[in-house]
Amino acid sequence: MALARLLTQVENDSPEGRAALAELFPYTGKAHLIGVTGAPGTGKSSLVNQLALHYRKIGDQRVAIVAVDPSSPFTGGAVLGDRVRMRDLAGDEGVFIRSMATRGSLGGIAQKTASVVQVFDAAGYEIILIETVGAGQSEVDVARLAHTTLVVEAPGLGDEIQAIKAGILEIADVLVINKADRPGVENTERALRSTLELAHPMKRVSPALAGGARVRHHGQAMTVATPETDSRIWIPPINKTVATEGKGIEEVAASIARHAGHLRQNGDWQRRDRARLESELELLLREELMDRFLERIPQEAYDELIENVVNRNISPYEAVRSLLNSK
Ligand SMILES: Nc1nc2c(ncn2[C@@H]2O[C@H](COP(=O)(O)OP(=O)(O)O)[C@@H](O)[C@H]2O)c(=O)[nH]1
Ligand SMILES: [Mg+2]
Repeated sequence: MALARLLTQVENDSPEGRAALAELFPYTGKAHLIGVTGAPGTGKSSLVNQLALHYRKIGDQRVAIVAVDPSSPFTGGAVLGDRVRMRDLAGDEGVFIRSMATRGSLGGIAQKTASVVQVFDAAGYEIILIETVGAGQSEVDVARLAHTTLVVEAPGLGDEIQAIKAGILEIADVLVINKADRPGVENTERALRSTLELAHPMKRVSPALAGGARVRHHGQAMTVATPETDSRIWIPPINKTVATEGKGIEEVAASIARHAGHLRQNGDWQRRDRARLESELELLLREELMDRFLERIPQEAYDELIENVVNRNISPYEAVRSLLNSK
């Protein structure tokens, strides 16, 4: 089956799509899944575009781009970033771009994205870039899906507060300050660094580490965990880019490669893989059980029950009990 058609089948969750997924699943697990998230307009699409070009240039790796943007008003077409992307990457058979149809629940989108990613993985795309707009839960879902999560910030978005409030730093493996050609970069960087230092116990040992720099300990006894004493610790590096001009892209790619190495070295690669598949399984099971259960309940009975809850005759808890007991 042609890749585009297969992707559509999988996205639509058709019987053919499901059958295909089952067949190709054994061939998954090889790709490096890279999530790219951040507020709208920070330059995620531009960055993803540049990263794809970079990977094509350096190692002739096949690259898939999966764009998930539920906030985007367009349907089927492409926003500016995507159009630029199409132009730059058009005609390159080593790059496949897929914009996800984002109607439906967030959970549904996460599930579909996971399936689409599996198709690309099995098809031999070594690098899979997944772009999502920073909208809370979706970021977390991408982080769960990806091996490496890039969080993109840009100066002048009130990001000092945003970053902390959204708790977005918790899911970041690599921080990118894009639009480094704009004023306010230093403020953004300072805010990110201080937030990072708060999040890590080794803050006073080396603020420089927050930037991914090396540090020497002069042989003194360490009382706090650092990346040197505990190889499990990863401090997200901060990279600055001008995506529209392709500046700083190599550094970001280097950070991504370093993070992959880190994950593989300490076993986190497998751990993340396992956690991801576990939550996928759980999600599917939940959906399937729910579907099967509701199939056996007449719609009118269900509607009546909801009515009863709305009218405060019974609590949601009691409603569930009565549903389960009526079987
Ligand atoms: N000045 C400047 N503009 C940029 C940069 N990167 C992206 N842009 C512009 O910012 C706008 C949003 O970019 P886009 O990649 O679509 O952002 P997304 O919504 O995060 O995917 C576009 O007009 C880009 O041309 C940059 O590094 N510097
Ligand atoms: Mg975009």
